[in-house]
Amino acid sequence: MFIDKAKIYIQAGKGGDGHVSFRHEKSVEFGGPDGGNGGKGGSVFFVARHGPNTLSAYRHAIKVKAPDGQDGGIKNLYGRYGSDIYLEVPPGTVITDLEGHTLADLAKEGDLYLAAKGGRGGKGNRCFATSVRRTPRIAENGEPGEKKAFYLELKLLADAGLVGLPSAGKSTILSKVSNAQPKIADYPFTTLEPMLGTIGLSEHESFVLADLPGLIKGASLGKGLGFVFLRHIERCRCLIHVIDISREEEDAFTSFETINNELSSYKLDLLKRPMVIALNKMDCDGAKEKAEEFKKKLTAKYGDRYQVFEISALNGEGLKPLMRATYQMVQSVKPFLLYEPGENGEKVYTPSEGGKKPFNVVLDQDGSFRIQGEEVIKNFEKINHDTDEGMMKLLSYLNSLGVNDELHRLGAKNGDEVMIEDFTFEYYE
Ligand SMILES: Nc1nc2c(ncn2[C@@H]2O[C@H](COP(=O)(O)OP(=O)(O)OP(=O)(O)O)[C@@H](O)[C@H]2O)c(=O)[nH]1
Ligand SMILES: [Mg+2]
Repeated sequence: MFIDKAKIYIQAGKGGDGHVSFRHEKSVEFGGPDGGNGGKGGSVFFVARHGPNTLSAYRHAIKVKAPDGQDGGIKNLYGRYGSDIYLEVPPGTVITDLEGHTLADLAKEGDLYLAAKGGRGGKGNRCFATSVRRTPRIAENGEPGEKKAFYLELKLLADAGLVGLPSAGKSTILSKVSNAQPKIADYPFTTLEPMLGTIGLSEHESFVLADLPGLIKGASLGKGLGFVFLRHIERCRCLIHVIDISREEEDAFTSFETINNELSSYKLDLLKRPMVIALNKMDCDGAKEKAEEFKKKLTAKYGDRYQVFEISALNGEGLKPLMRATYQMVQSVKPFLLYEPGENGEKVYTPSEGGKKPFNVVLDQDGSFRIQGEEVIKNFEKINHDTDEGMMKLLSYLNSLGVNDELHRLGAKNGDEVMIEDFTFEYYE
């Protein structure tokens, strides 16, 4: 399988709550406040690591939760951090949200993506002491951890891909140089799904070669499943362009140009990838002359830009030098990102982006007002509203956001009920 997909639910850890406590001193009833801060909740990361080239570990929509931070304690004791979790995925894994927007492309070993951020720990009461407020009885609750769902998509990276017209002999080549057993037949579009094979030149020299479906004129316009097939080529770092030199219908150089046109019309300009040429079916009658003619035209137009190999995949002739050259070509290519930043308006995600209106007020059916909004609820949860001071703090916070003005605008009258989450208070102008 070339593409592997999985869905995953992630919950980062909640921050620990801040603590309210006071130093005990003999002479004074209350010493200074000494409630410690809560620890940060654990975050969840994805990290690209070489290993099994599959997402099977995540195949069954799994849930992952990072540990919560511990609450703060007396004597300024900080709560312990919830430890972070690193989920390992194979290099080449693309992370998207559930709408399909690309969030990150973990193209190479060690690439890291913060998937869900652990909640900040709440401040203990020591942090709220001022010269006039010496015995604060308030502490923050820890922030909740981010909760998200993602799709993981692994598009396997091949080092090199075999491209060319249908029936050029691409699958035959792969079958001869690797253990892969692609289907081979004398009708076009025999190959509909890419197949990968590993080519071992020596103990320490190997690369992954992809057999790809054939391309035809108009592929970049979607013809003959063109979009699908061209997308597979995205995943190949370099290309072997296979040409059937025995073909009667068309001059070999014309068909070479046809395929190149399709490659360059595709959005990532696949023609920029390094490429070698394999003239296949050299065992056929008249092949030698046609090959000479092809090379003449090639040099006239491109000089020595492309290396040309004459092979007979059927007889296994000329495959060794072709594989050796391909290996060298693979070595010369730097790893690249599969998505150009900003492509299709996609952008790399940074957690907790601002810019949104922090709240919204809606009128419930029973006539009470409800305050909504991720940001405002997050802050609400940080405030211990069951103390008087906490309550004052909450109300002044809501006021500072403009909640009161909004309630007024919506026609709220003195004594009307206002709710935020499970907390209810009365509106007074
Ligand atoms: N005479 C000769 N025939 C070959 C050679 N290589 C492949 N063929 C034949 O060409 C036909 C097509 O070969 P495939 O390997 O299936 O071609 P393909 O490029 O994978 O074709 P699609 O998957 O349809 O794109 C088969 O009948 C092969 O036996 C060769 O070197 N010489
Ligand atoms: Mg094939």
